[in-house]
Amino acid sequence: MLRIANWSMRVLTQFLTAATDVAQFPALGLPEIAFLGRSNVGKSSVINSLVGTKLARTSSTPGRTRSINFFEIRWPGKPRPELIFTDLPGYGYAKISREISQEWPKFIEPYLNERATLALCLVLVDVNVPPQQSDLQLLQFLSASGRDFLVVATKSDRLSNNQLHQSMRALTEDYPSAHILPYSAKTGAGREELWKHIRQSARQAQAEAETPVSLD
Ligand SMILES: Nc1nc2c(ncn2[C@@H]2O[C@H](COP(=O)(O)OP(=O)(O)OP(=O)(O)O)[C@@H](O)[C@H]2O)c(=O)[nH]1
Ligand SMILES: [Mg+2]
Repeated sequence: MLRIANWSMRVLTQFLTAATDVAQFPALGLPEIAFLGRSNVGKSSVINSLVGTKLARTSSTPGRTRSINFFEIRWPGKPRPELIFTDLPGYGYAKISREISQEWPKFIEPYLNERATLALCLVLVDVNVPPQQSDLQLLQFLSASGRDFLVVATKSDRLSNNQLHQSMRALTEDYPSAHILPYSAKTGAGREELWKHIRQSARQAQAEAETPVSLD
């Protein structure tokens, strides 16, 4: 197993495809990590901060990401990619929610429900914003479909240490069944911890895929 001593190391990345329809999803292969959350919460920014490059397009205007964008992730020195990150369109923003909510049943719900290689869903919430109905709905949806998920509380750089502590306590009460990690795409705070969870899920998914299925 490759041990990464220097977490600021850049990983190698490649954009694979943008899908707005199930037929456009790439063939099943590597374990996938999905980045979910309300519009503008910082999904694309978290991807960029994890990989250390401007891989995913970000914007201060909500509704930037409109397709499921698949990115391959490879460690320097490794011959093959090991992971896929999927950047998803956001939800819950009044102005664009009608448009996007029409799209959910078409390709986002099938992705979350049926994608066999989806190893972990990262549900991003803004650490400065109290829990929203749409976030709770997503967490219920993921629980019901048996998906592993982790809540990532973004934009932690906007709070003082004391405020962050209080916000994290409040979030823990609001999402009692979830593991919650504070994160800042701006400063990189929480990056090592999030990578640990991602790699652990990917390893687990790969081990499960390699376990022979008993035929009796
Ligand atoms: N201060 C601060 N700003 C952030 C952070 N992460 C994202 N932002 C800002 O939040 C805005 C939205 O970021 P995106 O990464 O585009 O958000 P998204 O969730 O991908 O948005 P959609 O694709 O529209 O759903 C941008 O203006 C970012 O610069 C963070 O950790 N700290
Ligand atoms: Mg985005």
